[in-house]
Amino acid sequence: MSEAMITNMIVLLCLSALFPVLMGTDEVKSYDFLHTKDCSDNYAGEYSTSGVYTIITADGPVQVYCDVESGGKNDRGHWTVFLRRMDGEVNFFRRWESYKKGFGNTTGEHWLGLELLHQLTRKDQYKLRVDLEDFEGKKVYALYESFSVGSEADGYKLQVSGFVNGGAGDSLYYHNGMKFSTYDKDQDNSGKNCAMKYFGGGFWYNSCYYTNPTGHYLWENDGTLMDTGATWYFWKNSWDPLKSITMKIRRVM
Ligand SMILES: *[C@@H]1O[C@H](CO)[C@@H](O)[C@H](O)[C@H]1NC(C)=O
Ligand SMILES: [Ca+2]
Repeated sequence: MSEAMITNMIVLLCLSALFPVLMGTDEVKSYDFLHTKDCSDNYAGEYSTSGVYTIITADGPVQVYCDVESGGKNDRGHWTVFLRRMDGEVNFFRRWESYKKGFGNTTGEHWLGLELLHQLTRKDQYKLRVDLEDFEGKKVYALYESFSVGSEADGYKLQVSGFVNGGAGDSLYYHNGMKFSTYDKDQDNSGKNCAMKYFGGGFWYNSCYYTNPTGHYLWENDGTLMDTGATWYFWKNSWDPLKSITMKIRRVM
């Protein structure tokens, strides 16, 4: 081998040795990847902007939308979004299997999935925040100090308590303790099938609802389709469809 070749090899070896170190440093700075079980863990550092992040679940990595803007002084940041309606881009009239696994577009409308919600809330304590916006741009919220979802064997039963009013009123009390239902799996309290009757998506329907965040997306409040929309009754004591609904959870440290 010539001297030039040996020099080239040494340069290449040095570069390849440096490269992974640089990449590694970058990753550690962003967040501690392997210990990221929800959005709370993404904001240990200064990287606090809302957006899509990867969390690690029992079934591998999953992309979630992390919201760092909502909440007062003690609730700022750390919210893992599990439902978002905002523009009607995604069809929510779906089967049980879809609601179990999750669907949609993480940066837009989506449902994170019941199994993951169960896995998260089974081990740690979580609170729930629901953000609402009407077609005039007015915003309110509802906060629940405790939120959990049971196992599939238990129908992914909803447990929610500790309501704090952010102007939205409490439309979930009626759904507390209910199993989850979809049009192809009726576990509601109605003699009919709530999801089918109102062309809704999946929800913890009772007989049937005071909120239906997975309902029909209506692009305006024209008053014609009444109660089939994405609604939250106790804000204005009306079935007016909403412009956006977001449901998100935060681990209680
Ligand atoms: C996801 O949703 C956002 C917001 O509606 C949209 O801008 C984007 O194009 C969507 N992406 C896909 C792949 O549909
Ligand atoms: Ca029924």
